[in-house]
This record gives sequence, C-alpha cells and structure tokens, in this order.
Amino acid sequence: HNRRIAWWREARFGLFVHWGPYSMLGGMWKGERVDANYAEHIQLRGKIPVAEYAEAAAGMNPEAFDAHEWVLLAKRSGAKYLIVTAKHHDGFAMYDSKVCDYSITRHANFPKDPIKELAEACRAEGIRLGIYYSHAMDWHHPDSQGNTLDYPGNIGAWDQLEDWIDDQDKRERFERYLHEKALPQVEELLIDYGPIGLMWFDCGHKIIDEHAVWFHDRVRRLQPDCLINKRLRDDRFADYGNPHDNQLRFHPVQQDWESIHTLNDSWGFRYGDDHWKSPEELIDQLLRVAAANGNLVLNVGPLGNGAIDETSRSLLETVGSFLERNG
Ligand code: JFZ
Repeated sequence: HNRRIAWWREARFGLFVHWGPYSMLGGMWKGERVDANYAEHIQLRGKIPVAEYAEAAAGMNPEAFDAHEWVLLAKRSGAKYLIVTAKHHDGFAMYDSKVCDYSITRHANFPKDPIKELAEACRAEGIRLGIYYSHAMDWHHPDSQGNTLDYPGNIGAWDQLEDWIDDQDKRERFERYLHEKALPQVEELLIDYGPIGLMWFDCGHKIIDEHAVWFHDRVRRLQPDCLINKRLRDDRFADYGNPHDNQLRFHPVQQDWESIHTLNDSWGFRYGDDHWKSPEELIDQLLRVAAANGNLVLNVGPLGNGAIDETSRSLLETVGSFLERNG
C-alpha cells in the first residue's frame, strides 16, 4: 500500500471530469428544465424512459473533444492526476467497450475512443489517469440495482443501502448485471488502456462485501499498482478515503484522504449553473485540505460537444498560477 500510494501522496491535487450524454442534455429535457442538482442524474430525476434516453444518447457527437487540450488544462491548473467518467450511473460507456454496445463509439458512432485518447495524452504529459466507474448502479442494464425507471419489478432506489440484497431474486438479477457488464467492463478498462493510476468507484454502500471482493480482486490482479478509492465499498477495500462531496470534513491527519469539489453546483455540465466558487474559495480549500494532509480534486463538466467552458478554464488556470507562484 505504501509503495502503491507514494505518487498520490505527493500529488495533492487532481482534476475530475464528469462527461457523458447527460452533458449534452445539460439538465434540459424536451425544452424543460429537470429539477436535479446533479445534471448527470437527469435520466432518474426526469423519469426519462431508458429507450428515450438511449435515443438521445445516440445523438452525442463530441466533435470539439480534444484529449490533449483537457490534459494541458489539468497541467496548467497544477493537477497531477485526472479522473474521468468511463461509465456513470446512466450506464453509457465513454469508451469503445467490447462488452456492451451502449457506448460513445458503437451506440453514438463517434469515431474516436475518448478514454484511449485521454490515456495517451496523460502518458505524454506525465499526468496520472484515474477512471471513474459506476459499479453499483447502472440505469441501462435491465438487471442492475438502481433501476428505478420503466422496468417491470424495480430492483431498488438509487439511495438504498445493501439490505435489498436479502431478496434472493433481486440479488441474482444484480449479480447477472455484475457478471455480464460491470466486472468485464472494469477488466477491459484495466487491460486495454495502459497503466491506470486509480479506479474511482461510486456508491459502494449499495453492494455487499462479496461483490466488493470481486472488483477488488480484479484490480489487484490486473494492475497491482492501481489505487482504489473508498467508494468501492468501504475502508477495508480502499487505499484512500473520500469524505462527503463538496464538504471539508477532515479525516484524521494520518489517513490518506481526498476531498472532491465542484466549481459550481453540478458535476455534469448544466445550462445556467452559474453558482461559481471564487478563485479565493478554491485556493482556500486547496490549502486547508493540504494542511490536513489530504488531496483536493476539483471537478469540471465539459459540454456534450467536448468543449470546456471559459469560466471553468479560467478558474482552474487561476488555481494553477497560484500554485506556480507559491510552490
Ligand atoms: C455521486 C454520484 O451520484 C454523482 O453523480 C457524482 O458522480 C458524485 C461525485 O458521486 O454522488 C454522491 C455520492 C456520495 C455522496 C454524495 C454524492 N456522499 O457521500 O455525500
């Protein structure tokens, strides 16, 4: 563990990128604003039928996407690692998955694999790549827990704890999702994209220890140097902790921990989300987290077309020039 995490302890600062078909919708569905704090939850909050969301997703065409530009922005901001959503709760793969066709390349026919390009750009620029993968929840796979949409026999609510697994039938269905999709997708991400600095899992409070072991084993076997965040399940499976989002809740100083923050309100891009933090606030967060021996991760939500908005860029660049001046 100590050898594996050495680079991360030095890093101090990372950039999170939330990006998927929800970025293209930007919190809007059929001309109406969907009431959701997080634009990436639009499918759930807007009660959008899976087929309709999938139809919209097919239209994603991120022609302004430039992996190198994203990585250079990360670098200018002073970040040492970049975490990108390979699959969020909507179940849509932002890479060329061979396991499931619901992806940017096969479903939306985009000719490039964004995760592959980011992996290459990160390698070229000396930035570590982290991969966000929503393992406990998938709103597209018919057997995934977390499907509260238009499926017969809903499995469970998105904020439900692991006790739903007591139901044998639901458990079997969920395990079908794990074996058919989540586990093989995590494997392909660990096999096909070079060295991965960390796997950032989410919502592990919804699964049981046995399922966490399945993921943990694969990460350790395929990439022994890859870190695992706490949300795979809990501390027992993790290299480092994550306090609650957007809040400075300090962990004991001796523990490795990472605090994640948005620049405005939503993780995924949302039209009109102009509740920006000031550069002073961001730098203050960075200093306070670093003083308590943690890492800060700031999030950016690119537009559906792959461009990063001017405000996000300038906030990140301001943090970068502060770090440049103050070491
Ligand atoms: C999760 C996701 O649902 C969300 O879309 C985003 O990706 C974020 C980074 O992670 O949301 C959470 C998960 C845990 C807490 C809050 C939001 N928490 O523990 O307070």
